[in-house]
Amino acid sequence: ALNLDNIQGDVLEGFPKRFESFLFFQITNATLFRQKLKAVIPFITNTTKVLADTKAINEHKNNGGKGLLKLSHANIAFSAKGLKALGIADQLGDSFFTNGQLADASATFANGGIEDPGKVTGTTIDPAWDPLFKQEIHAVFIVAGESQLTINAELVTLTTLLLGSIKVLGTETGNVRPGNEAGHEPFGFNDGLSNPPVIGFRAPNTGEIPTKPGVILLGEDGDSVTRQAPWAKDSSFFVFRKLEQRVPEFNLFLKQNALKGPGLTADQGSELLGARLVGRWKSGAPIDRDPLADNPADAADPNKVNDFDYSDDPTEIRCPFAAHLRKMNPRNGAIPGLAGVQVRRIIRQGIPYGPEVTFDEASSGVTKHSRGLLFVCYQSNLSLGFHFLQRTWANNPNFPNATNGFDPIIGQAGNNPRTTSGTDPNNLTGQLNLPQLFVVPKGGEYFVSPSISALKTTFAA
Ligand code: N7H
Repeated sequence: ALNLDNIQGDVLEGFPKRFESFLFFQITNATLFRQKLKAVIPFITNTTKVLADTKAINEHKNNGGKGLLKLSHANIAFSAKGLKALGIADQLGDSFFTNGQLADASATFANGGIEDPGKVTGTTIDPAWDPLFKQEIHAVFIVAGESQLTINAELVTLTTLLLGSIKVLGTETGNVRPGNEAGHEPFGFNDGLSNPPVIGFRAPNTGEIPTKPGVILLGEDGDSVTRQAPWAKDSSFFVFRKLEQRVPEFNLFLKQNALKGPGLTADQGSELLGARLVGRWKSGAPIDRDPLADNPADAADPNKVNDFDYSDDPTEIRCPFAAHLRKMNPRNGAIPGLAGVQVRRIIRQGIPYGPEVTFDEASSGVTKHSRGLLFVCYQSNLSLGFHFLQRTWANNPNFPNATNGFDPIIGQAGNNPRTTSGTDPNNLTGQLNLPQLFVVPKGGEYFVSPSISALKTTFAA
């Protein structure tokens, strides 16, 4: 079994949350920081605590409890530059972590980069990121809670404990969407449905394939790299990406390119196109199971929502090969039996940010307020996980087969145009032009989320 007291709480279970803030900072005085970190560690929530609090929230809800339980949870993670600032010289054996996300985004595709758009000079890109993420970020606090007030109080507590040893660079704050949209990302799709069942943490539901703990946690069974530093065990690489979503533009595109078929109204045709771009209906029902119409009962049943593997769909009639879901986890249906799918599983714990779409934006089809996803994922290996999924599958129009096209949701082509295919069941080979990015990267960093014991022994003095 895994030592759930030792694993930071956001990694496997994810914080329960209405709001979540990410506070990015530099370490300005390493000696002082190490001394002061001791007092911060008791505020860092482990997995056991998150499980207990999540249970309490559910009981409160089921017993008809009024309001939200006041709760806040905190985690801390460090970039490679942060380790360097602290004088921690151990190599974690992951070059993408060592070089950082800005380096990944600054390399051209030909040179192995993840193809964020930006100004290209020779083999270098100046990605069009928010200035915050072009600074040298050493570390981040992740704080989640039931209200912004609670989170702010916790952030004040944490930064005060570190006073004189850090410089705050900036924060990003996300919020769960209101009402029935809770749990849905800004395009309207139910999210967080297909996180992998990690062996030693939770049992698989029908259709789910168990993931070895070492795919998510360093030094555990299934980790593909032998870690030199003993403290690496039970740590995880944490990817942060601020991804702006052009929701009015996406909706207008779905309307203008609505699929046509007997008995399909225009609205149904655009819903169907959206579902075929994502691989699930907005409810979360998988289109491999429900190719013709939404089926909210499938979405609501944990033993149905992942009970599919595309092996019934070699022609992409049910779900396009390039659909976001099928690109990111081809299950058994990219190339049947494709090796290496299971080592690329990631745990996603993101949260939407920004306001709901206004009437003005909806009617003009033009974004006027920044919104999107504060994307978070955990894995033990960036070259198998995030970096690979983004670069080698989402951004590669020839995966799994030549001319399948880009992942229409997150596929990037630098500043170049994109197409995708398989979206129209009546013309599966037809290419659909994607006029712009619907998901625009605004920056991020690669961090390590150390185990609690590593924080105590290696990070604090
Ligand atoms: Fe995705 N979306 O709304 O379209 N994603 N994603 N993602 N994503 C998933 O099944 C979305 C992003 C994965 O196991 C769902 O849990 C959006 C990045 C993986 O079958 C929806 C953004 C990466 C899965 C979305 C975004 C991934 C997945 C269905 C950016 C990695 C599970 C909900 C703004 C590089 C696949 C669910 C599986 C599912 C959307 C980003 C990966 C609705 C809007 C950057 C592995």
